[in-house]
Amino acid sequence: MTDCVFITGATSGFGRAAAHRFAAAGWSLVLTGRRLERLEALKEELQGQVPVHIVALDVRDSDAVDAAVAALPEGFTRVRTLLNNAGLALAPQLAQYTDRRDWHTMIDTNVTGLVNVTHALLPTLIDVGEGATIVNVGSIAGQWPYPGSHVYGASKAFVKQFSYNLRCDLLGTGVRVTDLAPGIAETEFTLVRTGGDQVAADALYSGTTALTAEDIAEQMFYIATLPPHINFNRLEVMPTRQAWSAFAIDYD
Ligand code: NDP
Ligand code: 8X3
Repeated sequence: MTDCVFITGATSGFGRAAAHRFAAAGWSLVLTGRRLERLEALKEELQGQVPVHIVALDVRDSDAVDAAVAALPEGFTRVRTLLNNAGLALAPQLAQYTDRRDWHTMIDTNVTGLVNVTHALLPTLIDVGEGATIVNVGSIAGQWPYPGSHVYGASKAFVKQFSYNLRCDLLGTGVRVTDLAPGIAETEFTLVRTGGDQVAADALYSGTTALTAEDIAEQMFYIATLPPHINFNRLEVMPTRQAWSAFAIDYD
Protein backbone atom coordinates (compact mmCIF):
# COMPACT_ATOMS: atom_id res chain seq x y z
CA MET A 1 0.00 0.00 0.00
CA THR A 2 1.28 3.51 -0.82
CA ASP A 3 1.85 6.13 1.85
CA CYS A 4 -0.99 8.60 2.29
CA VAL A 5 -0.80 12.33 3.09
CA PHE A 6 -3.75 14.41 4.30
CA ILE A 7 -3.34 18.06 3.31
CA THR A 8 -5.44 20.96 4.59
CA GLY A 9 -5.46 24.07 2.42
CA ALA A 10 -4.53 22.19 -0.74
CA THR A 11 -6.25 24.69 -3.05
CA SER A 12 -3.41 27.20 -3.06
CA GLY A 13 0.15 28.03 -2.07
CA PHE A 14 2.07 25.59 0.13
CA GLY A 15 -0.72 23.01 0.24
CA ARG A 16 -1.08 22.85 -3.52
CA ALA A 17 2.69 22.63 -4.00
CA ALA A 18 2.83 19.88 -1.37
CA ALA A 19 0.20 17.90 -3.29
CA HIS A 20 2.48 17.98 -6.32
CA ARG A 21 5.60 17.13 -4.28
CA PHE A 22 4.08 14.13 -2.51
CA ALA A 23 2.47 12.95 -5.76
CA ALA A 24 5.87 13.03 -7.44
CA ALA A 25 7.05 10.58 -4.78
CA GLY A 26 4.04 8.31 -5.29
CA TRP A 27 2.03 9.14 -2.18
CA SER A 28 -1.77 8.86 -2.15
CA LEU A 29 -3.35 12.25 -1.56
CA VAL A 30 -6.26 13.44 0.55
CA LEU A 31 -6.71 17.03 -0.57
CA THR A 32 -8.95 19.42 1.34
CA GLY A 33 -9.92 23.08 1.24
CA ARG A 34 -13.10 25.11 0.88
CA ARG A 35 -12.90 25.77 -2.88
CA LEU A 36 -14.23 22.63 -4.52
CA GLU A 37 -13.54 23.74 -8.09
CA ARG A 38 -9.84 24.11 -7.28
CA LEU A 39 -9.78 20.69 -5.63
CA GLU A 40 -11.42 19.18 -8.69
CA ALA A 41 -8.86 20.81 -10.98
CA LEU A 42 -6.00 19.54 -8.81
CA LYS A 43 -7.46 16.05 -8.79
CA GLU A 44 -7.70 16.20 -12.56
CA GLU A 45 -4.02 17.14 -12.74
CA LEU A 46 -2.73 14.48 -10.36
CA GLN A 47 -5.02 11.46 -10.52
CA GLY A 48 -3.13 10.00 -13.49
CA GLN A 49 -0.09 9.87 -11.23
CA VAL A 50 -1.42 8.73 -7.83
CA PRO A 51 -4.74 7.98 -6.08
CA VAL A 52 -6.43 11.27 -5.12
CA HIS A 53 -9.37 11.85 -2.78
CA ILE A 54 -10.78 15.37 -2.43
CA VAL A 55 -13.04 16.79 0.25
CA ALA A 56 -14.45 20.33 0.32
CA LEU A 57 -13.81 21.11 3.95
CA ASP A 58 -13.79 24.15 6.20
CA VAL A 59 -11.42 23.24 9.02
CA ARG A 60 -13.36 25.49 11.40
CA ASP A 61 -16.31 23.06 11.29
CA SER A 62 -15.38 20.27 13.72
CA ASP A 63 -18.35 18.09 12.77
CA ALA A 64 -17.43 18.33 9.08
CA VAL A 65 -13.81 17.51 9.90
CA ASP A 66 -14.83 14.42 11.89
CA ALA A 67 -17.19 13.35 9.11
CA ALA A 68 -14.52 13.80 6.43
CA VAL A 69 -12.06 11.65 8.36
CA ALA A 70 -14.70 9.00 9.14
CA ALA A 71 -15.65 8.83 5.45
CA LEU A 72 -12.16 8.38 4.04
CA PRO A 73 -12.46 5.70 1.35
CA GLU A 74 -10.48 2.50 1.27
CA GLY A 75 -6.91 3.23 0.27
CA PHE A 76 -6.93 6.60 2.04
CA THR A 77 -7.57 5.58 5.63
CA ARG A 78 -3.95 4.93 6.69
CA VAL A 79 -2.87 8.56 6.80
CA ARG A 80 0.87 8.61 7.48
CA THR A 81 1.43 12.35 7.24
CA LEU A 82 -0.88 15.18 8.22
CA LEU A 83 -0.02 18.58 6.77
CA ASN A 84 -1.89 21.06 8.95
CA ASN A 85 -1.40 23.86 6.47
CA ALA A 86 -4.76 25.67 6.12
CA GLY A 87 -4.50 29.13 7.58
CA LEU A 88 -4.61 32.81 6.94
CA ALA A 89 -3.73 36.26 8.11
CA LEU A 90 -6.22 39.13 7.95
CA ALA A 91 -6.17 42.76 9.04
CA PRO A 92 -2.61 43.92 8.31
CA GLN A 93 -3.22 47.23 10.07
CA LEU A 94 -2.29 47.91 13.70
CA ALA A 95 -4.36 46.11 16.35
CA GLN A 96 -6.27 49.21 17.38
CA TYR A 97 -7.61 49.70 13.85
CA THR A 98 -8.76 46.14 13.15
CA ASP A 99 -12.21 44.60 12.93
CA ARG A 100 -12.65 42.07 15.75
CA ARG A 101 -14.34 39.63 13.35
CA ASP A 102 -11.02 39.28 11.52
CA TRP A 103 -9.35 38.32 14.79
CA HIS A 104 -11.99 35.66 15.36
CA THR A 105 -11.58 34.29 11.83
CA MET A 106 -7.82 33.89 12.35
CA ILE A 107 -8.28 32.15 15.70
CA ASP A 108 -11.07 29.94 14.33
CA THR A 109 -8.95 28.89 11.35
CA ASN A 110 -5.34 28.85 12.54
CA VAL A 111 -6.01 27.58 16.06
CA THR A 112 -9.40 25.85 16.26
CA GLY A 113 -9.24 24.49 12.72
CA LEU A 114 -5.76 23.03 13.20
CA VAL A 115 -6.84 21.50 16.51
CA ASN A 116 -9.98 20.03 14.90
CA VAL A 117 -8.06 18.21 12.19
CA THR A 118 -5.33 17.05 14.55
CA HIS A 119 -7.85 15.61 17.00
CA ALA A 120 -9.74 13.80 14.25
CA LEU A 121 -6.61 12.18 12.81
CA LEU A 122 -4.66 11.38 15.98
CA PRO A 123 -6.10 7.86 16.38
CA THR A 124 -5.11 7.04 12.78
CA LEU A 125 -1.63 8.48 13.13
CA ILE A 126 -1.05 6.63 16.40
CA ASP A 127 -2.26 3.44 14.77
CA VAL A 128 0.22 3.95 11.92
CA GLY A 129 2.86 4.59 14.58
CA GLU A 130 6.53 4.71 13.67
CA GLY A 131 7.18 7.26 10.92
CA ALA A 132 3.76 8.93 11.17
CA THR A 133 4.21 12.69 11.01
CA ILE A 134 2.27 15.84 11.76
CA VAL A 135 3.60 18.98 10.10
CA ASN A 136 1.97 22.02 11.62
CA VAL A 137 2.51 25.12 9.54
CA GLY A 138 3.43 27.88 11.94
CA SER A 139 5.28 31.02 10.98
CA ILE A 140 8.19 33.22 11.90
CA ALA A 141 5.35 35.41 13.20
CA GLY A 142 4.81 32.84 15.94
CA GLN A 143 8.29 33.58 17.28
CA TRP A 144 9.12 37.16 16.36
CA PRO A 145 6.84 40.17 16.90
CA TYR A 146 6.20 42.88 14.32
CA PRO A 147 3.58 45.62 13.89
CA GLY A 148 0.32 44.37 12.42
CA SER A 149 0.92 40.74 13.44
CA HIS A 150 -1.26 40.88 16.60
CA VAL A 151 -3.61 37.88 16.48
CA TYR A 152 -1.98 36.25 13.45
CA GLY A 153 1.40 35.94 15.17
CA ALA A 154 -0.28 34.87 18.40
CA SER A 155 -2.18 32.14 16.55
CA LYS A 156 1.11 30.86 15.15
CA ALA A 157 2.69 30.96 18.62
CA PHE A 158 -0.15 28.64 19.61
CA VAL A 159 0.82 26.34 16.73
CA LYS A 160 4.39 26.21 18.00
CA GLN A 161 3.48 25.45 21.62
CA PHE A 162 0.74 23.00 20.63
CA SER A 163 3.30 21.16 18.50
CA TYR A 164 5.76 20.94 21.39
CA ASN A 165 3.05 19.82 23.80
CA LEU A 166 1.82 17.16 21.38
CA ARG A 167 5.37 15.84 21.21
CA CYS A 168 5.23 15.24 24.96
CA ASP A 169 1.94 13.38 24.80
CA LEU A 170 2.87 11.33 21.75
CA LEU A 171 6.19 10.16 23.15
CA GLY A 172 6.34 6.40 22.71
CA THR A 173 3.77 6.28 19.89
CA GLY A 174 6.29 6.86 17.09
CA VAL A 175 4.29 9.87 15.85
CA ARG A 176 6.43 12.91 15.09
CA VAL A 177 5.37 16.54 15.28
CA THR A 178 7.06 19.51 13.65
CA ASP A 179 6.31 23.22 13.76
CA LEU A 180 7.37 24.34 10.28
CA ALA A 181 7.79 28.09 10.48
CA PRO A 182 8.31 29.87 7.16
CA GLY A 183 9.21 33.47 6.58
CA ILE A 184 8.03 35.51 3.61
CA ALA A 185 6.81 33.27 0.80
CA GLU A 186 5.01 34.29 -2.36
CA THR A 187 1.56 32.70 -2.44
CA GLU A 188 -1.98 34.06 -2.24
CA PHE A 189 -1.32 34.74 1.46
CA THR A 190 -0.85 38.50 1.09
CA LEU A 191 -3.78 38.83 -1.30
CA VAL A 192 -5.95 37.27 1.41
CA ARG A 193 -4.34 39.33 4.17
CA THR A 194 -4.99 42.61 2.36
CA GLY A 195 -8.54 41.73 1.38
CA GLY A 196 -7.69 41.26 -2.30
CA ASP A 197 -5.22 44.12 -2.85
CA GLN A 198 -3.13 42.76 -5.74
CA VAL A 199 -1.02 45.93 -5.90
CA ALA A 200 -0.02 45.57 -2.24
CA ALA A 201 0.70 41.89 -2.71
CA ASP A 202 2.86 42.53 -5.78
CA ALA A 203 4.70 45.34 -3.97
CA LEU A 204 5.60 43.07 -1.06
CA TYR A 205 7.18 40.44 -3.27
CA SER A 206 8.75 42.57 -6.00
CA GLY A 207 12.40 43.60 -5.79
CA THR A 208 13.34 40.79 -3.41
CA THR A 209 13.55 37.01 -3.49
CA ALA A 210 10.84 35.49 -1.34
CA LEU A 211 10.50 31.78 -0.65
CA THR A 212 8.32 29.89 -3.11
CA ALA A 213 5.51 27.49 -2.32
CA GLU A 214 7.70 24.76 -3.79
CA ASP A 215 10.51 25.61 -1.33
CA ILE A 216 8.16 24.97 1.58
CA ALA A 217 6.63 21.87 -0.01
CA GLU A 218 10.15 20.48 -0.28
CA GLN A 219 10.68 21.04 3.46
CA MET A 220 7.33 19.38 4.21
CA PHE A 221 8.35 16.34 2.20
CA TYR A 222 11.78 16.26 3.81
CA ILE A 223 10.29 16.34 7.32
CA ALA A 224 7.78 13.61 6.46
CA THR A 225 10.42 11.29 5.02
CA LEU A 226 13.18 11.66 7.60
CA PRO A 227 14.30 8.38 9.15
CA PRO A 228 11.63 7.52 11.76
CA HIS A 229 13.97 8.08 14.71
CA ILE A 230 14.42 11.78 13.85
CA ASN A 231 11.96 14.51 14.86
CA PHE A 232 12.47 18.13 13.85
CA ASN A 233 10.73 20.00 16.68
CA ARG A 234 10.72 23.31 14.85
CA LEU A 235 12.06 24.28 11.45
CA GLU A 236 12.24 28.02 10.82
CA VAL A 237 12.94 28.91 7.20
CA MET A 238 13.53 32.40 5.82
CA PRO A 239 14.71 33.55 2.45
CA THR A 240 18.31 34.73 2.52
CA ARG A 241 17.05 38.24 1.78
CA GLN A 242 14.94 38.42 4.96
CA ALA A 243 16.27 39.04 8.50
CA TRP A 244 15.34 40.77 11.75
CA SER A 245 15.39 44.51 12.23
CA ALA A 246 16.29 46.91 15.03
CA PHE A 247 14.02 47.50 18.05
CA ALA A 248 11.52 50.29 17.50
CA ILE A 249 11.77 53.23 19.90
CA ASP A 250 9.17 55.92 20.46
CA TYR A 251 11.08 59.24 20.53
CA ASP A 252 9.63 62.64 21.53
P1 NDP B 1 -2.60 30.66 0.55
O1 NDP B 1 -3.55 31.77 0.81
O2 NDP B 1 -2.00 30.54 -0.80
O3 NDP B 1 -3.25 29.27 0.96
C1 NDP B 1 -4.01 29.15 2.13
C2 NDP B 1 -4.79 27.85 2.09
O4 NDP B 1 -5.54 27.73 3.32
C3 NDP B 1 -5.78 27.79 0.95
O5 NDP B 1 -5.70 26.54 0.32
C4 NDP B 1 -7.13 27.96 1.63
O6 NDP B 1 -8.11 27.18 0.96
C5 NDP B 1 -6.85 27.34 3.00
N1 NDP B 1 -7.82 27.79 4.01
C6 NDP B 1 -7.97 29.03 4.52
N2 NDP B 1 -9.00 29.05 5.39
C7 NDP B 1 -9.50 27.78 5.42
C8 NDP B 1 -10.55 27.15 6.12
N3 NDP B 1 -11.34 27.84 6.97
N4 NDP B 1 -10.78 25.84 5.92
C9 NDP B 1 -10.00 25.14 5.07
N5 NDP B 1 -9.00 25.67 4.37
C10 NDP B 1 -8.74 26.98 4.55
O7 NDP B 1 -1.43 30.86 1.63
P2 NDP B 1 -0.14 29.99 2.00
O8 NDP B 1 -0.03 28.80 1.15
O9 NDP B 1 0.99 30.93 2.06
O10 NDP B 1 -0.52 29.60 3.48
C11 NDP B 1 -0.48 28.27 3.98
C12 NDP B 1 -0.09 28.33 5.44
O11 NDP B 1 1.21 28.89 5.56
C13 NDP B 1 -0.98 29.21 6.32
O12 NDP B 1 -1.20 28.54 7.55
C14 NDP B 1 -0.16 30.46 6.53
O13 NDP B 1 -0.48 31.12 7.73
C15 NDP B 1 1.22 29.89 6.56
N6 NDP B 1 2.34 30.77 6.28
C16 NDP B 1 2.42 31.48 5.11
C17 NDP B 1 3.53 32.28 4.86
C18 NDP B 1 3.65 33.10 3.64
O14 NDP B 1 4.44 34.09 3.65
N7 NDP B 1 2.96 32.78 2.54
C19 NDP B 1 4.66 32.32 5.81
C20 NDP B 1 4.45 31.55 7.00
C21 NDP B 1 3.36 30.79 7.21
P3 NDP B 1 -9.63 27.63 0.69
O15 NDP B 1 -9.65 29.13 0.63
O16 NDP B 1 -9.98 26.96 -0.60
O17 NDP B 1 -10.37 27.07 1.85
C1 8X3 C 1 3.65 34.78 7.24
C2 8X3 C 1 5.03 35.33 7.29
O1 8X3 C 1 6.39 37.41 7.84
O2 8X3 C 1 4.15 37.74 6.96
O3 8X3 C 1 3.42 33.93 8.29
O4 8X3 C 1 4.45 36.96 9.20
S1 8X3 C 1 5.00 36.93 7.84
